[in-house]
Amino acid sequence: MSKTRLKICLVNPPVLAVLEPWYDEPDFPRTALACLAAFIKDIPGVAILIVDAKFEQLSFDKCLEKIEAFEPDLVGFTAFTNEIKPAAYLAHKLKEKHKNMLTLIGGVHVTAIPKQTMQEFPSFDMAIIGEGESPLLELCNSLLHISDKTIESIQGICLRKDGKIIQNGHAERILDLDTLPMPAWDMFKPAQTYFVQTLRGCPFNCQFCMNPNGQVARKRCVENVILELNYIIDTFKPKHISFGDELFSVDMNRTHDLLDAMIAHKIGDKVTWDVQTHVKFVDQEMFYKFKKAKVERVEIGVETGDEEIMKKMGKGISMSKIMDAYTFAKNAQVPIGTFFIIGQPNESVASINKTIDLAVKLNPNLPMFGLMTPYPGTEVARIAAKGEGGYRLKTTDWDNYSKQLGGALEFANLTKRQIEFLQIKAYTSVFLKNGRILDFLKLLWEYRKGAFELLKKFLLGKKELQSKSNKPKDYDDIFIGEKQINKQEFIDSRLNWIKKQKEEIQRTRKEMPILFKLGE
Ligand code: B12
Ligand code: SF4
Repeated sequence: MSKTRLKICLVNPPVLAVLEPWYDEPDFPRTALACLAAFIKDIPGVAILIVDAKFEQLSFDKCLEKIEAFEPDLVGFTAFTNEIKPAAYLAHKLKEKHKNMLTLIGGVHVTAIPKQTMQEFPSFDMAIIGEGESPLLELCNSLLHISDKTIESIQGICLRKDGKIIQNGHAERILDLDTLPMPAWDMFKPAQTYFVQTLRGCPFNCQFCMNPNGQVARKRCVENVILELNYIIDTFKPKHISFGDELFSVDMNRTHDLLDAMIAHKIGDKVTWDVQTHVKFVDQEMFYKFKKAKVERVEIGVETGDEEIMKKMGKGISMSKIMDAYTFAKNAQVPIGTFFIIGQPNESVASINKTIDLAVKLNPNLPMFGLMTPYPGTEVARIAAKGEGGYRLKTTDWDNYSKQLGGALEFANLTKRQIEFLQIKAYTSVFLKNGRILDFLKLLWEYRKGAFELLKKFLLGKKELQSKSNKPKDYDDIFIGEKQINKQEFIDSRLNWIKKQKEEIQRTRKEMPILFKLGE
């Protein structure tokens, strides 16, 4: 295809069912699409439309209508694992009617299993593996003949050629994030909440996480972050800003500076805000600054209360660090949210009860108990596919890959009903044993759809996620006969990912060694 103008539609697919309104009816736009659009919007001849179907709460039909009305040459979908089938459905429907429309998939799922995703979903013409900014720019330049580079020579591209799937490696990560433009927030309708990314990456290697942005944290400078915060606040007047960073305070010196700057700019007077961080990268003074900067909540992953599991988890946390962090938070009166995961490798009723006991003791303002999900590219996926860790991989129907409702794994030491019971017990224990009945009722009301689904699953013993209210009638039909990933490919996805992570660490060491200095 040779063109002088290129119309690109970037799409966040609709949800299949509204279970948790905060995730499924978000009042915030998708950061990935804002970043990608910003990077390509100034290419001469490029016109972009973003269709964020979750944020706009569009049905599949409405989403397709909106895409088609724009008459794009290229449609780029973003997808986590639980979103890949909805994206493939849309691509299929578009290709049925518009043979020449190019479809492109990006995001963490396809990054973990590129070739398998292209095999499973023939409706995607191309994929971009890893960080999308540079490869997407090169793709546009190539389609517009601004550059002579062929599409298949773009690093990070995966495409079909002569009936084969060919992949040209993996996009290199952008080391200096300050070279990136401000995300194109103005291409969405104004939102109540924005997710701001101040860094990409995390030094840990948790068994249940693919750590898609790599083990070297790349950070934007404080001035750049403040510029974005002020721009969003002044332009869109939102209520809330959530920092999307995996580990907000990974560089403690920078975090102190950033918090000082947020205090000076009175960010906390204009919006509520929250962050996710790690017990190893906090101190008392930081929590006092969090308080002064008026943070709404600091969220921390504790994951388990069993010290043996904790040691093997890859998160670099210990019971004493957890206790210290919660003491700092308590002293400074900073509200805490805490993530736990039920279904750790070799988990048993006894180890889950230890997790519940710890949760009761820590008594976080917002406890969250997810169920282990074997996302491709993770160590948990590898051992589950091998039948180790007490796991049996039950399905690779990606629609069931949700942390809240589980459904992808079976456990040797635990029945499904035990897990569901323990998940309900965990929530009730934290609130009721700490005498927080009002908080409990509030949480139940806020998450009523998810809570109802959880209870329904437990009481009726439902096997799979049932409530799929937005699911189109022909949804399942289009996936009949598609080639699903096999166990060996699941295992290989982890091994390939480890190799990739190592390569990127080596490259960063050569090109930007300063990124290894964390200022702990
Ligand atoms: C912030 C965040 C969220 C936010 C998203 C907010 C927002 N406005 O975007 C919220 C809280 C909503 C969220 C929800 C969930 N999340 Co989340 N989230 C993250 C987090 C921490 C950062 C993602 C992010 O915005 N990064 C910044 C952007 C710029 O990067 P990016 O999304 O990766 O996009 C880049 C590339 O992937 C690529 N790319 C992406 N899309 C496309 C599309 C095209 C066309 C191209 C060319 C390239 C491309 O280019 C982008 C720019 O470089 C990641 C962890 C991580 N390190 O990525 C987890 C993560 C993505 N989330 C995860 C999960 C599991 C979920 C949930 C499913 C949890 C659940 N409830 O079960 C839900 C899904 C909700 C839903 N309805 O679908 C997993 C995904 C694992 C997987 N294989 O799917 C991750 C990796 C966390 C983890 N450690 O496991 N999440
Ligand atoms: S701490 Fe663990 S779960 Fe969190 S981003 Fe890092 S590797 Fe993933």
